[in-house]
Amino acid sequence: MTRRPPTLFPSDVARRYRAAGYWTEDTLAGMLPESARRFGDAEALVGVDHAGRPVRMTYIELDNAAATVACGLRARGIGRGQRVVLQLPNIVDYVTVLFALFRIGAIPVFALPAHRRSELLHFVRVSEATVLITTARIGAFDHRSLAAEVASESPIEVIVVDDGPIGHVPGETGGGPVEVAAESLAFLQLSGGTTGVPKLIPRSHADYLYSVRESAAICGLGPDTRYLVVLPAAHNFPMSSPGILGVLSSGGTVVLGLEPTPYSAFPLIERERVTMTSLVPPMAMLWLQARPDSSADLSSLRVLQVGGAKFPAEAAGRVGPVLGCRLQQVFGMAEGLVNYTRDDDPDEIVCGTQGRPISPADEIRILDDDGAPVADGEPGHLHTRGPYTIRGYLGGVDAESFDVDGFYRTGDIVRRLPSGHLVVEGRAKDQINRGGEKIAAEEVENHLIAHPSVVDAVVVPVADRFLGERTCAVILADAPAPSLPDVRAFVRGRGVADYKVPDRVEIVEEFPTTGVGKISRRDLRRAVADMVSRRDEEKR
Ligand code: OOB
Repeated sequence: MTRRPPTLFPSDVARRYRAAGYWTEDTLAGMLPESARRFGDAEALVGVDHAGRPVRMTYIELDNAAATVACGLRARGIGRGQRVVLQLPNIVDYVTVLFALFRIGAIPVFALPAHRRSELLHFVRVSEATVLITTARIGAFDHRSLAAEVASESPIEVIVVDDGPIGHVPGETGGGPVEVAAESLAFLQLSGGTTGVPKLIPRSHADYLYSVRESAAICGLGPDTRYLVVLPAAHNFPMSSPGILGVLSSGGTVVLGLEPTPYSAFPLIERERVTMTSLVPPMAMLWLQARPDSSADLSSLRVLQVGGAKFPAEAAGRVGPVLGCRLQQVFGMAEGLVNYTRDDDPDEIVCGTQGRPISPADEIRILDDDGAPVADGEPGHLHTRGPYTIRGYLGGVDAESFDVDGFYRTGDIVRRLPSGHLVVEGRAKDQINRGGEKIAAEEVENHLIAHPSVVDAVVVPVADRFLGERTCAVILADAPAPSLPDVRAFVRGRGVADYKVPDRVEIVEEFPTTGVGKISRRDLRRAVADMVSRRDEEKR
């Protein structure tokens, strides 16, 4: 199959990043073999496999395991450039399959365990994937059937990791990693999205490894780092900020955890002497709440990274005293730009900001609604460009997401302190951030209007003490108007991730409009906030 490779960076820009030393010839195909050479018998990975069996691997063992899986994938005819949707939980198989795919030059397309038929089909179609790698079940959910359903609608080979080893081809030695160009496409990551269907983010080896390398340095990773992964491993945050890739290129140990709850994570921290982990704010709050009642020894924990959504300063201030470790705030996006608070930042910066960019070459613009720079310290739209921020989604550069100078319009409203630290003040994009899980309003709206008695629907965020935000579907309906359980069952039945199923429904007679007659989401958000607080008032 011939496919045009996506445009990654303009050639003059690439030349500049190469000349500055940001980009090197290193690739994700070569990363693990190189680490095996450097760190050999050091412990690389601890976790369970698809059958729940405990596994511990040194760097050499992990590299050999990846090589074996690579051999099996090659024997199935999977190879360079081929796109492979990967949907696995935080099990050892995820890491071996991931590095096997890199080794053979295949292009992983990262799905989250929560994704369902609608999302998977979309990823398969947009990425032109030919293979889906999954597991039989995650928790109570039957992923084998899900994969079969996807395969019945779009021709795709399904590999279930539970069905015997992918590798071990008799008589095959496998060979080394393929040679791939450092500036070529390495994988496709998912965008949180603001449009009807999520867009795919093309990342190259060179740009991604630059962000991983710098992140690892900023976070001081080394052979004594023991990093616990409890967020979904395929998400950009635990993958590369500095995450699994940062740890495995620094000689540390990755500890895979299946659940982020204190009940499950605290004993793992004690047993594995974990030094660092990453959480989204609701989970961090749960940990803060649970700590006083737990006797687990968390004394090994040095750093708790919190990101993915705004971490309130009040909770941030409790991390040190309650958990006995240092907080690091992380404000990043799968499209590129990642900001960290630094170890030597004063407490008020660590608790009150979302960090500053990784690179001196990260260009930041903060603009008003008309595109003019705001005064220093004033909030505005964050646009960014730099050595690891994409210049376009898979399928092209759209003017809504990128400006004429190639800056990515993040959709975030931020303010910049004189120190360069950013404070996230809000969001201009039509997206709901449900405790770090991103929901494109339009995607859910498209599902809602398929309901026979829904005339029109708008999805807005409502403030929530625990998750930060939840979703509210505001619906204009024909009689009889659907109830909340109806709406939820309907959206779920369309085969979407559970976190996208509306938390609330409000039935309205009309939508507020702007001067030109478009629905005013801003007014609607305000009206819903009023309705919700009136409702809560009545309950009290
Ligand atoms: C991370 O990546 P995505 O792609 O799931 O989401 C990006 C969006 C940002 O544009 C922003 O709206 C929000 O998530 N966000 C934050 C935040 N971190 C992300 N909003 C407020 N405070 C924060 N600390 O979420 C992501 C990627 C890499 C590292 C960390 C997070």
